Amino acid sequence: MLMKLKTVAAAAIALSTGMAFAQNAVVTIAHVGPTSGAIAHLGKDNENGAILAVEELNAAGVTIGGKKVTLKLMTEDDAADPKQGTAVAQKLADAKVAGVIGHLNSGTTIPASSIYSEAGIPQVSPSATNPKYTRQGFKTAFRLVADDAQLGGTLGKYAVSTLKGKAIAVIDDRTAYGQGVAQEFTKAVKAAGGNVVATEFTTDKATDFNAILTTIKGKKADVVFFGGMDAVAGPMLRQMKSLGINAKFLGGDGICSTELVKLAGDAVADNQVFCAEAGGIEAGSPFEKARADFDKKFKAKFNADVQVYAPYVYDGVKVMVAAMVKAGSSDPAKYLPVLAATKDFKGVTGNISFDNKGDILNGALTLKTVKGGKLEKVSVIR
Ligand code: ABU
Repeated sequence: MLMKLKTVAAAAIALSTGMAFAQNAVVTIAHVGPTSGAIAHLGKDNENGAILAVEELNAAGVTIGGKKVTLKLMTEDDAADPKQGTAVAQKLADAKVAGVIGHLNSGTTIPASSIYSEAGIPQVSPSATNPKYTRQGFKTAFRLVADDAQLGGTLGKYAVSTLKGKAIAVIDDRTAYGQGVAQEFTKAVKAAGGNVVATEFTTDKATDFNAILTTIKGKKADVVFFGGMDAVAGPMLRQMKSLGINAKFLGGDGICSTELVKLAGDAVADNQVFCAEAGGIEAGSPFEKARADFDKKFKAKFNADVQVYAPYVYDGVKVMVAAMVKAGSSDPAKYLPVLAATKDFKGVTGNISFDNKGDILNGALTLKTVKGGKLEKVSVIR
């Protein structure tokens, strides 16, 4: 639908300016995320980042290989489901899109990545943090954020060294992300001399956590780590409160959203929740203004605050198109090596260069806490 609207809009502009629409080649870029299901708010946030970037690029004019092009955004929903993710990836491979921004979840990004690799289509994930994504040897896989080793590792150390947790409980949602980040957290807790008193599991669709929380209460946990997403963390925090568990609650980027506070309601005390976005900009950095401007534009256009990763999606589109412009071609085979060689691209999320695996070079984390019903920055860690 969006594709149709965009095509119609581009045609209308072409007619009104007297320009022959057929003269502009169309370059199709796809965005994939879960725009239905429990984390649709995150998928939509990401999709909006792509819409904003494409609109800005088209408004400014894009010339590739001496020809003016119109960018077309194809938006797809993977529902955070690995099977739907691979079906969508195959659809995009068959459609021969020039590039893919997505997917949002590690559980969809990883299986989809082999399809894109096979088809030679560059894929930039703005948010999938499981390390495996860029460790499969695929030249087409790029990631704009830090990975779970960095997220879990930092949070594990923080739980022991800064929060002084004495009895730490770990829960994960059994997804590629949740399980991976929880394992990294546990490793770091143990390395810092901390004590893991409980390891529990749930799912990414669960709504009742009474059994596992009762076990955790029995172990007198003073820190609970959750590897999973905000849609599960919110109700979990509410149930912790009803059971009288006052432990600190930690999680990775999956819970580090604007929505978490709404989902948890009044169950969150100030400085009880700590989470880490898998990117960040230090105070005083020249990128601070670019990011603040992005947040303002985003709010004005979509009447919504950024959840977590919309700015990374926006940068993903821009970095991909910059590679096409530099290569003089939107043919994946031609612009892929240029994308891989991206160096110091100035994004709204910071400086973007890729390492030889396709990971962001020198990626940061932003540690946040909930205070006064809002997520607040604690520190940026590299
Ligand atoms: N990084 C958190 C959300 C996306 C994922 O599954 O990795």
